[in-house]
Amino acid sequence: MKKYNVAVVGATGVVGNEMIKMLETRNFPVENIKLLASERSVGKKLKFNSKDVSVELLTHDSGKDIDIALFSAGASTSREFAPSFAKYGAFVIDNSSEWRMNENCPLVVPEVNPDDLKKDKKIIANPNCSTIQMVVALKPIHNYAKIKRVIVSTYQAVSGAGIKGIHDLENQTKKIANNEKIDQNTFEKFPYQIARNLIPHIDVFMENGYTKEEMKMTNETKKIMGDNNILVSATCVRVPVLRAHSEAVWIETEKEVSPEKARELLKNAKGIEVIDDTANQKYPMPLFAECQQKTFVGRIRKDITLKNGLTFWVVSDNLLKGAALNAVEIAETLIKKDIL
Ligand code: 25A
Ligand code: L14
Repeated sequence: MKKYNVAVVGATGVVGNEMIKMLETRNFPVENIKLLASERSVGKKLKFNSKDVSVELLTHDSGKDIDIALFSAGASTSREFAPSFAKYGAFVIDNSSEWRMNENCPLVVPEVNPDDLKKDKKIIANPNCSTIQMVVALKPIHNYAKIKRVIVSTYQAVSGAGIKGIHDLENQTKKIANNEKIDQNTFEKFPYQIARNLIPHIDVFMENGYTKEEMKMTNETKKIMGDNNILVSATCVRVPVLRAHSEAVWIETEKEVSPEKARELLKNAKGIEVIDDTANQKYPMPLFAECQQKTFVGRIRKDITLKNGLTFWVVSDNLLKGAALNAVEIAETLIKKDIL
């Protein structure tokens, strides 16, 4: 089997670390691996397939001899460096928000729109984590019944905000256990205490009153599903969970779809596991989705307020299907389709 030279940009970050693990776990055909980060991390040693690899500085020449680069170093780093990788002929799969709505960049979830990948589109965007797990669940229903409108509330884990978000939850939880005072000056990421709290604010506020995170769900869903008519209204909330985002989703479809039919469609869809046995108290929960590659769907029921309405609950690991796994699956799809 052909092997590829792979770079991970932002290798020391929370998502970068998961990208390295996904390449290992899924046996991606790696010839050579290059781990890149900012100056702060140069010389740091990380493991790949139990061998030590030194972290190198990301430069405009880092893309030389690279076949595929997985980026997770934030939007400004992507803006500056993704084009120089593409110039060297490398495919870039970028986890930041920088290229997602760019007309020249495919925005891909392999279960939904693999055919958007093309030989001459070198910069590929990995969608927002909350959007990925939602469209994985929406697509099989959309194919059958055409979705017109989606209302969604998210319950997003702190790891979505990187290492500093994780620190905030861990530090505050320890202080609560020790009966210590929580000082706002020790917060690394969130504007308010997150332990014992919920924060209805992810990313910046926009003019229309929604946050940027919420508008990503609106805009990215249309692009990935290839349907500009799907209406999406989201409320995104940070919750004191370490890993895995959860979502309560309400949909209105053109054709009626029963809960039984939806269960059947979702059971047969790739990447999904249906856990929906309320008689035995079985439903998806973030604690049990941690480090799992599947998107879990449950609580499927008819919306009692709407004729063609259905409502359900979706949970998936935000660092895996929401980020690193989807990126590696895009790379696998490039190989499968003979693009790479
Ligand atoms: O700009 P955006 O799009 O809004 O994105 C902002 C942040 O979102 C995260 C990611 O954080 C990013 O920094 N992110 C993006 N997409 C995400 C997603 N889908 C996402 N998070 C979750 N889901 P992160 O912590 O996960 O990763 C940061 C990585 O980016 C590298 N990086 C940053 N700027 C870079 C760069 N690499 C190359 N060139 C640049 N210009 C960064 O590498 C990291 O790998 P690093 O070496 O700079 O830092 C990691 C190490 O440094 C320690 N550390 C962190 N902050 C500090 C620090 N040390 C000292 N002082 C600090 N202030 C960490 O402990 C870590 O070991
Ligand atoms: O657009 O939970 O990928 O703070 C990165 C940060 C998704 C949300 C993105 C978070 C966002 C994430």
